[in-house]
Amino acid sequence: MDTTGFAVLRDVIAAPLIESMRVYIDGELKRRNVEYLGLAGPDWILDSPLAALSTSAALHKALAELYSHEMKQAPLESRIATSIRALSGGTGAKHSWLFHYDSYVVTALIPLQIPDGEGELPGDLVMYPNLRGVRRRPVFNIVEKLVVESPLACRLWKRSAVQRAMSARTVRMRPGNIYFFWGMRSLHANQPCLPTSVRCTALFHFGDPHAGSLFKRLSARHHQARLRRLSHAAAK
Ligand SMILES: O=C(O)CCC(=O)C(=O)O
Ligand SMILES: [Fe+2]
Repeated sequence: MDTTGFAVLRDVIAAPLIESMRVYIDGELKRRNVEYLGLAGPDWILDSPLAALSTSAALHKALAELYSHEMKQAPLESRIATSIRALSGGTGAKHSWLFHYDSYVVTALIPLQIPDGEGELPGDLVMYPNLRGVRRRPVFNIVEKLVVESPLACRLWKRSAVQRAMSARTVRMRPGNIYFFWGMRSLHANQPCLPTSVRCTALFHFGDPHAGSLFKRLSARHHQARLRRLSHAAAK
């Protein structure tokens, strides 16, 4: 993670669990009649086949140790912020190339469904590894995020010349693996998929050094507004 940006645990999510997650996602997309599904907060995972993973002592230990390695101190809280993100149809494409820093130090990305059929686009993860440090004052953090994650900046980050010049990495996600990276330090986004495909990932974010700060709450509100704008645009 420090050198190449990623650490991968290979073949750690069993095939039957991935299969039951696909059934779950399919059911949720249909039940809610949506193309984009973003679930966060503590509740959704308890009703999903991933519940056992979110309470895994081994995973908690790994995340806490990674946090301590990076921050040189123990995490303030042991909660994992779990979310799930399913992209399909035209709305799914709008959620591609949205470069951002996570607001947690450690990110574990669990691909559940990645398009891999003939002629499909897999929606690879594009990352600028370790572009910045973690020890930011919350106020600098939010100003930096406003600039770096703006639509104008995202147009730059998605250019292959910029990616080459700044050593960005493009990583093909393979279901069964877990990908770890420093989400707060590494600017990242996914490439688009075809509107006919479904791409789904679960995210386990861990370790919020700015927990409870006012700027943090503003930043979270800004992020929610960005997602709302996308869903309004899609509804039109
Ligand atoms: O779905 C992905 O590949 C990345 C999503 C992500 O970076 C996030 O939700 O923070
Ligand atoms: Fe992220």
